[in-house]
Amino acid sequence: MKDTALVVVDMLYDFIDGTMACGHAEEAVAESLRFIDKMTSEKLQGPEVIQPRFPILFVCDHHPADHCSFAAQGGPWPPHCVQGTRGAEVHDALKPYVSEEFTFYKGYRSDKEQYSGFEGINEAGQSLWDVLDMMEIRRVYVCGIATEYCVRQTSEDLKSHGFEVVVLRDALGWVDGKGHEEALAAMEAEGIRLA
Ligand code: VGL
Ligand code: ZN
Repeated sequence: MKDTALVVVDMLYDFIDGTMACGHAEEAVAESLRFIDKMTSEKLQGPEVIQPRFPILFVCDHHPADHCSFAAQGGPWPPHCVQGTRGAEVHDALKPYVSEEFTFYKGYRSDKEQYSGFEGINEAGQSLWDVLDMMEIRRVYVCGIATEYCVRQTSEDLKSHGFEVVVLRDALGWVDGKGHEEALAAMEAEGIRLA
C-alpha cells in the first residue's frame, strides 16, 4: 500500500450545504471518513496523532468573486467556493486530514475554468501531479463532488497519466443523479475502477 494515495475532490461547503449543494454530499463525506478510517494504520501513540498509512490529498475549487464560471459573467454556475468564504472550506469532519502541502487549488484565475484537480497547485506551487509523482504513487483512490465534473475530469487525467484509478462510488456527490450514473459508466468504460 506504500504507493497508494487518496484524492478528495471538492468536499467544500458550497457543494455540501451551500450555493451548489449537491445530491448525496453529506453521505459522501461520511463514507470518505469511513474509508480513511479503514485505510489509516496504527493511530500512533498519542490519541490526537493521526498517522495515515497513505497520503490524503485535497483538491479545492478556489474562485475569485468574478470567476468566469459564475452566472454574472455568463457562466453556468451560481457563485461558489469564493476564496476566503466558508463555502470554499473543506468539511470540518475532514479538516484533521488537511495539510497545506497536500491542498491543491484550482479555478483561481478569473478567466479560466478548471474542473480537473490534476493541475491544481499547492501553496508551494507544486501541482497534484508533481506531488504524486514525487511520492511514487501508482494507485489513486478518488472520492468527492461532483461526479460529473471535477471527480470525472480529475480521475480521467490521472488515468491518462498512467495511474491506476479507483473511484469510491459511495463517497461521491452529484449535481444530477442521472448525470452521476452516466459519468460512472463512462469512467468504467475508460478503465477507471469503481469500488
Ligand atoms: C465543480 C461545477 C463548478 C465540481 C466545480 O467540483 O465538480 N462543478 N465548479
Ligand atoms: Zn467551480
